[in-house]
Amino acid sequence: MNRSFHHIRLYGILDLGYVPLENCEMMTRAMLEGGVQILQLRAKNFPKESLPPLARQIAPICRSHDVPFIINDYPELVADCEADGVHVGQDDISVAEARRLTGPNKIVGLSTHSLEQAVAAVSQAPDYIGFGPLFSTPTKPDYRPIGMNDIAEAHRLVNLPIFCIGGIKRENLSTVISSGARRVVIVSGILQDENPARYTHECLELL
Ligand code: TZP
Ligand code: MG
Repeated sequence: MNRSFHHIRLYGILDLGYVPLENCEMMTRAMLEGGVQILQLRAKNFPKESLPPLARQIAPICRSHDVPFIINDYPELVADCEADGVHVGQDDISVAEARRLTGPNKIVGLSTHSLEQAVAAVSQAPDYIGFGPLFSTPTKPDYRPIGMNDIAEAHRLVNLPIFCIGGIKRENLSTVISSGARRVVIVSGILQDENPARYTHECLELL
C-alpha cells in the first residue's frame, strides 16, 4: 500500500447514515470506479462489534484499487477491520494514542474545526487533517460552519495534507478550490446522487 498522500485529492466516506448495509459493497465499488483515492467507513450509531464484519467486505475492494481504507473512530479495530488506518476527532483520543493502538505503519487522520485547531494539529503529526465543516451539513449537524476564509491561511501555516470537508458538492467545488483547497472530502454529495460513480468522477476532474 502506497501511503503517500501526494496524489490524493478526493476522499470518499461510506457513511452508513446514507447507505443501507445491503448497498455498501455496490457503493464502495461505485466510489472507487469514480476515482475516490481514499475511502473511510463511518458508522455512527452502529454497535462497535458490527464494524469488523462489514469492514472486511470493504477492505479487499479498496485494496484491489490500491486505495487506502480508513475506519472512523476505533483505532483498536484497525487490524480486525483489515484497514490501513483510522480517523479520530478532536474529542477522541490523541493521535499518539491512536498510533499506539493501531500499531506501526497505519494512517492516522485528525479532524480540525478551526484555523487554530489546524495549526495545533501539526504538533500531533497526524498523516492528514480534515478541515471543516466549511458549510452547514446534515452529515455533521451539530457543528458551526467555518466558511472558506481560512482555507488559504491553513495551507500556508500547516504542512500536512489538508482535506476540506463539510457541505462540499460538485456545484460548489470550483469555489472551494478557488479559495485555496487542494484536497476535499465529499460525503452526501456522492452518496445521494443517482450515479455516484459519475458524480465522483466529475468531482475528481475539477480537482
Ligand atoms: N466532518 C466535518 S463535516 C463532515 C464530517 C464527517 C460531514 C461532511 O459530509 P458532507 O455530506 O459532505 O457535508
Ligand atoms: Mg470520532
